[in-house]
Amino acid sequence: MGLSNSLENAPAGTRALSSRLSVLCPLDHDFLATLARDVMAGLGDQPKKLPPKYFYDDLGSQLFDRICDTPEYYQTRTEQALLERIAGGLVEEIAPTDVIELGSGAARKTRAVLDAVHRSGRPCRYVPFDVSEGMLRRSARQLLDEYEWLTVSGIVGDYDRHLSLLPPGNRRLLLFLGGTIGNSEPEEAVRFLSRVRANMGPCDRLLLGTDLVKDHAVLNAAYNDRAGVTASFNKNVLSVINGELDGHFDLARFEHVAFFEPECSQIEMHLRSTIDQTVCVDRLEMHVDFAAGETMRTEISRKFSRASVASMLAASGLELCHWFVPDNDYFALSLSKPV
Ligand code: SAH
Ligand code: AVI
Repeated sequence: MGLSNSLENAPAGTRALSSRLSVLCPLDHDFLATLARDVMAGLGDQPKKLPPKYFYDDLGSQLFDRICDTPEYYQTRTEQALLERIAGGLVEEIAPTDVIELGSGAARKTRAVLDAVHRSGRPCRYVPFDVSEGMLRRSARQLLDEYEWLTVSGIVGDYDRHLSLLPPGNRRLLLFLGGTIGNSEPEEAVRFLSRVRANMGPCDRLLLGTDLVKDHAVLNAAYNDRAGVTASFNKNVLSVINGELDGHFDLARFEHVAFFEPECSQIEMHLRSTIDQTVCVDRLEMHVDFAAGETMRTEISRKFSRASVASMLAASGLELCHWFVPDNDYFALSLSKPV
C-alpha cells in the first residue's frame, strides 16, 4: 500500500478537485476486532473504562467540532490565534514540503499553516491522518476548494497502528494539535511520540499542541458546557458500541461527569449509571453489570506545563526547540526535532 503522489508536479490551479485528492484506507475489519477487544477489556476491568478513540464516528466527530465552538471550550480558539501568530515564522524556518496532520479532524486550524505556505509561494502537500473517514474526506474537499494549488493525500487510519504509511519526505512538518496527546496516559504518550520520532528524518519537525494547567474552574467549565454538547459527545461512545457490537446501552440511563483531578493534572470524563442495570453487548456475548452511581472512565485529558512537555518530548527522543504560548498561558504549541 502506498500513497499516490503522481500528481504532485501538475501545474497548480489547472487540476480537477478529484485529481488532487487521494485517500488511503488501511482501517478495515481489524478496526472492529480492535474495538471488540478494547470494549471487552475495558468493560471487564474494575473500574470500567473505554479508550477515547471510539468517540469519533461521524456523529462524534461532528459533536467534537461543535464543542470547539462552545464558549467554554477555549482550547480551539486559543490554539488557532496562536497558530496564526507563529505560522509564518515556522514555514519560513522549516520550508516544509509536506504538512502531515495526525488526528486532523475538521482541520480548522490547518488553514493558518496553509495560508503561511501559500504566502511562501513554495509547493506543499497536505497529509491528514484520522480514524474518521467522513470527517477526513469532508475537510479535505473543503481545503481543496479553498486552496487551488493544494494536493491532499489523506490516510484513514489509526495512528497507533498505521504510522508507517506516512509518505516519506525530507522537510515534513508534522502537526499534532488540539491537545490530543493529553488523551493518552503518560507512558502511552511517550510510546506514541517515540513512534512518531522513529518516523522522522533530521529535517522534519513536530508541532505539538498541549493544553496547560490553569484555574480549575476554567478547566471544569470547558468539559461541562452549558449547552450539553460535551455530554452528547461523551454518551456517543455508547451509541458506537450499540451500532458496531450490537450493544444495548440506553443513553438515558447514563449521565455525563467531568472534573479536574489535580493529582494527575488531568480532566477525567466518565459516564455514570443512574440505576442498577445489566447491559448486554450481543456480539461480545457480554453482560455488564452497573451499580447505581458507578462510573466508567471514557477519557482523560492531561494538562501540561513547559517542564512536563519538555520531559515527555525528551523521553521520546525529541528536543524542544521553540515554546509558544499566548498572553494568558492557556495553551502551548511546541516545536521539536529529533535528537
Ligand atoms: N486536531 C483537531 C481534532 C482533535 S479531536 C483539533 O485540534 O481540533 C481528535 C482527533 O483525533 C479526531 O478527529 C479523532 O478522529 C482523531 N483520532 C483519535 N484517535 C485516533 C487514532 N488512534 N488514530 C487516528 N486518529 C485518531
Ligand atoms: C480531542 N481532545 C484533545 C479533546 C480534549 O479536550 O481532551 C476531546 C474532548 N473531550 C471533551 N471535550 C473535548
